[in-house]
Amino acid sequence: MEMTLRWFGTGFDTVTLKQIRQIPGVTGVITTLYDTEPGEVWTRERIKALKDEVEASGLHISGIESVNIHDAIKVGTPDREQYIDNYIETLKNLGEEDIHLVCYNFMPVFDWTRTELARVRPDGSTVLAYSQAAIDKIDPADMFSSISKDANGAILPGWEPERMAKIKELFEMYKDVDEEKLFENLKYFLERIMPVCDKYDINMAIHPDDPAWSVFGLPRIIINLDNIKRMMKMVDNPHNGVTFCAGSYGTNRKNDLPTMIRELKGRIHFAHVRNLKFNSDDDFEEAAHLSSDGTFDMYEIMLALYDIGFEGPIRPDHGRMIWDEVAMPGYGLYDRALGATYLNGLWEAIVKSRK
Ligand SMILES: [Mn+2]
Repeated sequence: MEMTLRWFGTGFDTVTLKQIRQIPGVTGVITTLYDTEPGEVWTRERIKALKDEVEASGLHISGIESVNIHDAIKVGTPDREQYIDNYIETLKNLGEEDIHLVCYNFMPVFDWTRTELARVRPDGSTVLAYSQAAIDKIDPADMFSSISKDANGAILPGWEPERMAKIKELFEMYKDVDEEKLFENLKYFLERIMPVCDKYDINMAIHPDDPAWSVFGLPRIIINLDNIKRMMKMVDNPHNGVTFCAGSYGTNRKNDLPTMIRELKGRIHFAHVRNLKFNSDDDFEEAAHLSSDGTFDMYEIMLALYDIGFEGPIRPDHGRMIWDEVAMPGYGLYDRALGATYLNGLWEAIVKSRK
C-alpha cells in the first residue's frame, strides 16, 4: 500500500503540500480539480499544471478523488451521451498524464450526509456526526442551510451552494429513479468508459454511499457486499473496482468490514480507513483512527488489506478537529496526520510479524 492524504488544491485547502510532505510515510496525494463542474472536460494543461505543482513539493498524484458524475448520467436522460463523452475525454487526458486511479460515486442528489459537522466529543474535539432521528425531522431542502453554518467557510465536496440552490429540481429529476434504474444507468456508464480505462490502465474505484442506506427516500445502491458484487459482475472488468471506505460501509452495522475486504480481493483499488463511534445503530459520530476511540477494530481492517495483497493508495479519512485548527470539517491536518501515522504503525507491525 501507499500512504496518501486527500488534498483539495491550492486556494481550496487550508493544508499545504509542504505540510503533507512532512507527515512521515505519506508519499502521495489524492486530489482533484475542485473548481470544475460535473460533466466538464478536464484539459491536459490543467491536469499537467496540477501534477507539476504536486511534484514540485516532493509528492506525487496517487489518484483523483473525485471526477464527479453528471446527474444526466445517474438519471439516464438522453443528454447523458455528451456527458459520458466528456468523461471519457477527461479519463483519456488523465491517462496521458500517467494518472491511473479515479474515485467517483453514484449517489443521487446528496453526496455523504451528516446531521452535524461539529459535534463535541468528551475530549473537546469536534467531529462530523449522523443521527437518523435528526434526519427524519429535516426537510431535504433545508439540509444545506442547516449544515453549512458549521463548515468553517469551506465549500464541502458534493455540497456546493450552486448545486444546493436547485435542490427541488434535483429531487424532481430523480423522482422515477429507483434502485434498479440506478444500477442500469451505472452499468451503461461503466460499459461506455471501460475501453478508455483498458487503453490507459485506469482503475475506476466507486465510493460507497454514505450512510450506507437510503436517505430522504432516494435510492442508494453501493451499500453492501451483495450490491458491490452485482456491480462488479455486471461489468466484469478488473478496471471496474471499488474504493473501500471503512467509515462509509461501516455506517451499517451489518457490514463486516474485514470480511468484505477479503471478499473483494483484486478489486479494491483505493482504501479510506477511519473509525466511527456508535451511540446506537442509527446515531454515530466520527472518532480518532485509534481502535479504542471508536467501534471498529482497525488492526483487523489493516490486516485484511495486508492479507489480500493490497497495493493501492490508502488514506486516513475524516479527522477530528483538534488543537484549535480551523479547516474544512473532516479535513484538517492534525488528526489526519495522526491517523496516517497510526495506520502506518499498524502496517509496519503486521508486515514484520508476518515475515
Ligand atoms: Mn470515504
